[in-house]
Amino acid sequence: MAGLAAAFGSGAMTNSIPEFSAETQCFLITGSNTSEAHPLVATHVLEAKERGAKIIVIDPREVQIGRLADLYLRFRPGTDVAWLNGLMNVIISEGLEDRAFIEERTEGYEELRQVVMEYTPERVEEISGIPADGLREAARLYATNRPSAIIYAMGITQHTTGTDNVKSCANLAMLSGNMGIPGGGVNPLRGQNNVQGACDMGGLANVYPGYQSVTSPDIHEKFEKAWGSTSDLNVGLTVTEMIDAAGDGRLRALYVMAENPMLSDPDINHARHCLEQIEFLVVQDIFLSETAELAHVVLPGASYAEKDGTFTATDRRIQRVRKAIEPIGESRPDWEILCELAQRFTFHVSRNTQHASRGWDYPSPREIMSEIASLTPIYGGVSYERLEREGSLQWPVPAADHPGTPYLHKGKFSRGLGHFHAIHFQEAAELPDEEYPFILTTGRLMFQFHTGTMTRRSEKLEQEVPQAYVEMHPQDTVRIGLDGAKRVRVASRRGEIELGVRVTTRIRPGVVFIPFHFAEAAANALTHAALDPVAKIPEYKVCAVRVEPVG
Ligand SMILES: Nc1nc2c(c(=O)[nH]1)N[C@H]1C(S)=C(S)[C@@H](COP(=O)(O)OP(=O)(O)OC[C@H]3O[C@@H](n4cnc5c(=O)[nH]c(N)nc54)[C@H](O)[C@@H]3O)O[C@H]1N2
Ligand SMILES: Nc1nc2c(c(=O)[nH]1)N[C@H]1C(S)=C(S)[C@@H](COP(=O)(O)OP(=O)(O)OC[C@H]3O[C@@H](n4cnc5c(=O)[nH]c(N)nc54)[C@H](O)[C@@H]3O)O[C@H]1N2
Ligand SMILES: [Mo]
Repeated sequence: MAGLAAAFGSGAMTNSIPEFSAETQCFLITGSNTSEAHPLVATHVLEAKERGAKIIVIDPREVQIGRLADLYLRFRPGTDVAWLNGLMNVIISEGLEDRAFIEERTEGYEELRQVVMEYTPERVEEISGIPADGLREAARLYATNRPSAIIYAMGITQHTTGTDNVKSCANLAMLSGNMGIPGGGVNPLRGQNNVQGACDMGGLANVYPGYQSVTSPDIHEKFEKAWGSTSDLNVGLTVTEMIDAAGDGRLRALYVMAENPMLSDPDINHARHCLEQIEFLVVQDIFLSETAELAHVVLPGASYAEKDGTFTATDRRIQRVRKAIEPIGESRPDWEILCELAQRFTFHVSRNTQHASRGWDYPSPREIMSEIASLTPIYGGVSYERLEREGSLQWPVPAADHPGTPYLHKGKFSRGLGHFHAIHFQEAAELPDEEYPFILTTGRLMFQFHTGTMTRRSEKLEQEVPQAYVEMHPQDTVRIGLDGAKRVRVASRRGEIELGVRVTTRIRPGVVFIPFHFAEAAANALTHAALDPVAKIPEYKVCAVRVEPVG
């Protein structure tokens, strides 16, 4: 199970969704608009509340789950490390840390303690705007109601300090002994139905399936034997790095499958410029997206309802999906398109004829899963037979007789001792100033999905929220002289858009929120493409903008 340590870094939940309703006594929810973006997970949280579990929500916007919380704290976006350190400061100052867990299962505590002792509640209030007493109350609730689960989503990760934020959440869970127990842990809610599966299958720049490192010669050899692969030992480019590489000619061809970067990437004016430099762009999508419009070749994929396979959910749960209808028109399941292309490639270019004659000829996804199991230790015991019989399996499931793993790190971390990371707070890459006085944060709405290729084709959903808008605090509308105007122009250093305005006290003064679903007023015309140095995730949650009334 070499992949497990990496898997934690990959962003899988340590625990399982059903544990929330069954076991959890306290939730710390931050950077997750749970009831709009993960309504089924929210149901488990609300069930727990009914039996008396506590809910703390720390979010710059008072999202619905915040209104239902026992304690809601609002703060300035981009200051997460500061308040997380502040929570740990209070826990240590008040002697609420789990001594036994720290001694038996962790290392690096002394370094952590030294750093967090600098983050007194009063200092954190200055940085983040969270009242010192509110922070104290949150720390006590979290540390004294065990098991406590941390739930987070994109509000934690989409920052230049995203990796620091994630490590700080892990610090907090270990400090309070909430790792390796049912109902506790650190639980990033992943986004798309199968984004966990895509990462598990090596859809990342640095790993083979099952988080097996591409830089390890042993692993390289294993895959070379199995696949006749001729790839090298280097880490590739991440999605965000590819766009820049396209812009400066290092990347000449790009194959985009099930992604619409012309709306979802940060700074789309720049992204468009880069994609236009590409010599050969292939897009495989179920609709003619904004990105497909730029492509030299468009390959029609079949949707989830038209194909067989598995989806792996955010709590590492592998589930079967079954074809409900035949693919429409000329579309074909993505795996079939890939296999046929590969067969044609290998026929022409493979120097390894033995491989060319036996590869890429799977009769169905069932046989693909057999190959996955044979090469991917965390999926080692997965088969379609078992999925039919048992319904679902949670990895790691290393062998055919292994029951699967509802929660990680029981008794022991895969790397041995859990490591505390002593981390100082750093500001976001772009802060407001006189010219661009507001912080823009972006995200989602219940009734739309991402770039809208699917939801904006649904009349019912489109009726719910047909138009783009910006959320703004009443004080700020006075500050910009809105004076009854219905529309505003929002500009950043990268671009500008015009859209409606919703006046609401849900948001903090000085901060505005724009959902990124609307092509005609694309939030990503404004966002900043600064990246986290490790995860390379863009800072979608903080940039500086100016807002002016229109008309
Ligand atoms: N209806 C619907 N559901 C979806 C999606 C969709 O498009 N539509 N997309 C799916 C996908 S792929 C994903 S990744 C998930 C995303 O799910 P979420 O991450 O829950 O959704 P977001 O709207 O991006 O915003 C997360 C929260 O972060 C808060 N936030 C903003 N800035 C900060 C900050 O600096 N720090 C912290 N701690 N919080 C901050 C926002 O106020 C918001 O409440 O949703 C999934 N579910
Ligand atoms: N400003 C801002 N930008 C963001 C974010 C944010 O919070 N703020 N969040 C980021 C996040 S977390 C995410 S996940 C991304 C999402 O960004 P994208 O993944 O680019 O957005 P989607 O609209 O989900 O695009 C998926 C594409 O896949 C197609 N598709 C759907 N099903 C299938 C299929 O079975 N086969 C094929 N071949 N195609 C299919 C859809 O038609 C669509 O064109 O956006 C990111 N961008
Ligand atoms: Mo996502």
